[in-house]
Amino acid sequence: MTIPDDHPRRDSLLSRQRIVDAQAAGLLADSALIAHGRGEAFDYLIGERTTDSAKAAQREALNRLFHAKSPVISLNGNSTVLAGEEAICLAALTKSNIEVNIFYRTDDRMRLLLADIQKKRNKVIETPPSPKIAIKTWREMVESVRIYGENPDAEIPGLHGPRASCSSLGIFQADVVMVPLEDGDRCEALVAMGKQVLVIDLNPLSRTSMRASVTIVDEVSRAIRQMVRMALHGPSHDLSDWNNRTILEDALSEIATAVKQLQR
Ligand code: PTJ
Repeated sequence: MTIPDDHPRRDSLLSRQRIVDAQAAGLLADSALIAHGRGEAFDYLIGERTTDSAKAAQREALNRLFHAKSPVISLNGNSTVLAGEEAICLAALTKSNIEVNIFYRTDDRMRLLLADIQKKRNKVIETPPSPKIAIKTWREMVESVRIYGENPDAEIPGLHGPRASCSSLGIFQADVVMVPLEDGDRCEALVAMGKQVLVIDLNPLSRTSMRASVTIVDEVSRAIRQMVRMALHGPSHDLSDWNNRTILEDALSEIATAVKQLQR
């Protein structure tokens, strides 16, 4: 599909096409398009942009990744397809590892997603995100990111079935886990394990958003791309007293403002 460069909703349409293509290729859950559509609706309401409060949450989440002992970025189907390359860059810059961890788990999907991440890693390794990083250094940084998910050998307590599976060296032992587009139960279970859970979810009212330690109410590719830019400057402050509720209220008031403008 060709989308004109000046189309006002070009990014959104390109993302939608990526999801459609990945669905046809078998990488995504059956309900992935529904989840994406729900995200699009919220994105429309916040004006398809990164709000100031989302930026503050990105900065906070980034600092927590930088300060963590063993940070892991968990990728599911939708986030791998939409923001896999950005997530690999972020992992390299924050010394995080990645775990491909999906809710609707099948061997075929895991195989396809792990292969896709490997392909994306081979692409990302060629181009440092800043001219200040030498290509050799960047290669080492990207190569040091471990990709887990192939052999899950641990279970998240309190969950049943395949969605509880994770890697003992990945999510299971992580102190900080970033989980874009997470399921509410799993977010809650990870918090109950004592982990800091950083989520990216366009819906400020989802259980995931409400349970997380830090919620970034932003589109996943936009959010991680912005965090990569921020990460090039290193951690920006010591860990703060973070009030996640305020962030959710800010996101809701952005939506309310959009609705009021419509009523004028
Ligand atoms: O790959 P799997 O098997 O792990 O399955 C992934 C999905 C996303 C299908 C699964 O986790 C699911 O069904 O998710 P939910 O419960 O529909 O929740 C998805 C949440 O992500 C919703 O709150 C959406 O608003 C939000 N969302 C959707 N697309 C985006 C998004 N948030 C940020 N960026 C997006 N692009």
